[in-house]
Amino acid sequence: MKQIESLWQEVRDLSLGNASAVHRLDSPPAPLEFLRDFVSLNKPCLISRAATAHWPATALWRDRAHLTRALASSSVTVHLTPNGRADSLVPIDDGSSSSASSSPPPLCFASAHAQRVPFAEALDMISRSSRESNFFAYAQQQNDCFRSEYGPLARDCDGQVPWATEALGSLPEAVNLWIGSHFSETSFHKDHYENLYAVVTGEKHFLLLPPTDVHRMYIKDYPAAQYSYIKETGEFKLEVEEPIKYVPWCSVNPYPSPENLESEMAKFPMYFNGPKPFECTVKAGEILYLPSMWFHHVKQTPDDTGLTIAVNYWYDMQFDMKYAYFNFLQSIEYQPIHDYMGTEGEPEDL
Ligand SMILES: O=C(O)CCC(=O)C(=O)O
Repeated sequence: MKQIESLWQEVRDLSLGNASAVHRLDSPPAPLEFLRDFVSLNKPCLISRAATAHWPATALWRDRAHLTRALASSSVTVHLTPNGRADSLVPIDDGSSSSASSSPPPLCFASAHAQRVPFAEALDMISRSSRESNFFAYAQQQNDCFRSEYGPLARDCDGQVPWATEALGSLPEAVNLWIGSHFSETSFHKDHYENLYAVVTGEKHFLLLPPTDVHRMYIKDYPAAQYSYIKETGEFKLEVEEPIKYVPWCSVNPYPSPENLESEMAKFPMYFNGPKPFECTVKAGEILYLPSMWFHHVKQTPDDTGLTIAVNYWYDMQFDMKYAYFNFLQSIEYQPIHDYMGTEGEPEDL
């Protein structure tokens, strides 16, 4: 089925461009330009710091005293994991049991231990996250937390992105705040939202793939599991949910450890040997438009205070023909018949 690979290329040739860079804008677009050149083409863009120059947050949030003063009587949700990767795939036994078997243990989709704590304690947990602390904390509650848990910070930035609100014809459905450290990482996934992602302090590093590359993500159903953190012992327990519930999730880790690189490349050749993902570093003050249904993986570099802080605005997407095409494409089973290194292999069973 060569046509699927032609599709990956054609989308790049006709719309996205073949460079791995995301289109940059020096100033915020007019609503019509944003709608015409980006939203309707389902094409990302990165808007310079002019987009947030008027936000007090870009100066104030570098000062912890300002944050802890404003949120002195607020409690917020932190997500704890033993590895910094919330909502990610981990071995079901979490590597704790040694096995004589040479085959790798099965994976599950692990959700973080979520805990609501006073803001100052949350900040302390995020800052203390390290291999020594045995936990990694990431404030990333994605349920409109900026407007619920972080209300006192509302005056520091816009409650919406005006040109996006006008282009998309509605106010944001959710506004989320993300406070992470060097260790916080979000695994490849997609969302059914138009996402305006503003970095306020530090930097975020996105890897982006268009929805047409869905087969390159090797989406599979994984059993849902939940971490719980036992404060007294400082240990995590990982339990598969009962009754078993399956979560479809992307199998690819784009940054395997050197010892796993070869085996990961062999398992996921369409990702590692296909067209490069779009790479986009979003610096403090910049806004990334991340179109609906694009696959994204996110890492971060904190500023000199040790934190990366971002606010993102999720706007409802249109469930239109694009969505229907995507579902149709995803329903087609596809295994490559060559290894992308130019050598033809045996066709695999579909
Ligand atoms: O910042 C992150 O860690 C992830 C952001 C994300 O996945 C999103 O905004 O949809």
